[in-house]
Amino acid sequence: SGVAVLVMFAAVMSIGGIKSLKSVTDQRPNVLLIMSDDHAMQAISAYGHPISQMATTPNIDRLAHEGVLFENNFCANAICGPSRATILTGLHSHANGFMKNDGTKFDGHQPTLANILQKEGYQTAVIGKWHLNTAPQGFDYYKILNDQGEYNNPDFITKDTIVQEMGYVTELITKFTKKWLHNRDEDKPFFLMMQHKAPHRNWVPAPQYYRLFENTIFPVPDNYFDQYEGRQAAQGQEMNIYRDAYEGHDLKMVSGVGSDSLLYDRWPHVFMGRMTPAEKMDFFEAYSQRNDDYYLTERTDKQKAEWKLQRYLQDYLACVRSVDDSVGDIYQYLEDHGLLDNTIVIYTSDQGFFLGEHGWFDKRWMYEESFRMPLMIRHPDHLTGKRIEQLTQNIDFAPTILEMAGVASPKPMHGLSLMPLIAQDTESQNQWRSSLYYHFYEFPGFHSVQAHHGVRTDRYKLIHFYQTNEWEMFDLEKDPTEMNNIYNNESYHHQRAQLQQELDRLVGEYQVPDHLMQ
Ligand code: SGN
Ligand code: CA
Repeated sequence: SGVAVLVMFAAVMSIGGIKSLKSVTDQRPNVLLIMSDDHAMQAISAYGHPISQMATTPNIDRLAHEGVLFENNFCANAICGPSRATILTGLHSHANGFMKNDGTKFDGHQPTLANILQKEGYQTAVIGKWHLNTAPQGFDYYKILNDQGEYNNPDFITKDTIVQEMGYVTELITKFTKKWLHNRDEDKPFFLMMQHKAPHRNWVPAPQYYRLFENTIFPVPDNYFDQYEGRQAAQGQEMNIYRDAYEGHDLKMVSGVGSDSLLYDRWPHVFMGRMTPAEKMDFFEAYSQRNDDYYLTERTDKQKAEWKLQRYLQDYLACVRSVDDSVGDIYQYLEDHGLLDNTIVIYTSDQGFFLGEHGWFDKRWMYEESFRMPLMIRHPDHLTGKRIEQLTQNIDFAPTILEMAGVASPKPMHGLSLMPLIAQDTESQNQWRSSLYYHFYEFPGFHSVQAHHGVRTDRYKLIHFYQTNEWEMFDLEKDPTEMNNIYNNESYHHQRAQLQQELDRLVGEYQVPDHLMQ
């Protein structure tokens, strides 16, 4: 404390006045939450999945190597708006009112990270994808994409303007984030959300990365040609890469050798219509040789489906590359401006994503790939490089960030602060929760995934598709890719009863209303 007094004294001497005295004593950390859209953990090399080893993410990984990585972090409802609403409120979807992406309007006047921290003297900002259908509340500054946003030359909305900005969305969001950091009030700690659009569908890379992975052949998941035996809901979905992804704007294919149909793709608003004519040609040409090759080589249906998977992964991972660059860029900014020691940096995505597992793209399911959510936290007081195994969820983010800021929530939240886990507190580690609740509501909807809810423990998962009264159960230790529904397997009778009881307990604990399970 002798040092602190000296520093305070120096500040008063050099600048003078009460304000500078206050600023030097406000030691609360800054919190920077970096979130991407649909970034699967299979595509973050720190998590070790084979796909990510061929398309590494060194800048994101650095946060894990210096901070902590959560091995078993999950979302509460694997879709965009709902996950964001949960992150802001610390509540499951039914309790914060944002259950579906269907135009629901988020109530930003309930207690949220932004308005609580703002009230407590934090400077708050959100830059990038927002997607909650109401103007951000509790933010001193926002510069957000319109709805899903566009990859090229996108519109950005601020408090009083909508402006089209020229450039590639990930780079623009990074640039605006640095600009905000540069102009901020240095007397106050900040809470800043940098929220990328990438690598969301339709997976348009930055021009310098159009061909980054053109010669890379990624591993094909064992269950790419899943026939969904014993899993009735999966038989009705519409998210197969080889059947439901559009050959044009999703897969950047053309209609035959020498065709330029990609230039006339009828998806103008979010895609080609945003590019200048020169950008369009550049984009088209980057794919044209590969597209011709598709038709010039004779292929079976199976080979065509595999080719499409490669095209999908090549573009998806090229989008991820820009996100990783962005994280590196922001890290460098923090380092150059002496902010690394008092800024907590969090990296996450709004949910997981399928990279060909079960044949799919998209998310929504309680199956592992979309239910899992990457999470790493670089806390300057806990630079351990540790991996945290406990079951954590996006309901925990708000309580965690509030504790980091030393602020109490005015209302109980569903989540738990992760700070004891980050600090390696043994007692909390031992007494941590042993199950998670999940609930997806958006049916009917895009990709036709039936509504379902369920429970996951460290080993088992029980899912109820309540509208059709279909049940699924998986033994994740024996069947990590969830191919074998053991709900009716008598040898698991005992575990099934326990899971059913646990699901009821969670529904009670979180007070999920009956009418939402019909
Ligand atoms: C769009 C996409 C869907 C995606 C939803 C939700 N279709 O509708 O594939 O599931 O967004 O995504 S698209 O043809 O318009 O790309 S989310 O990230 O907002 O939840
Ligand atoms: Ca998303």
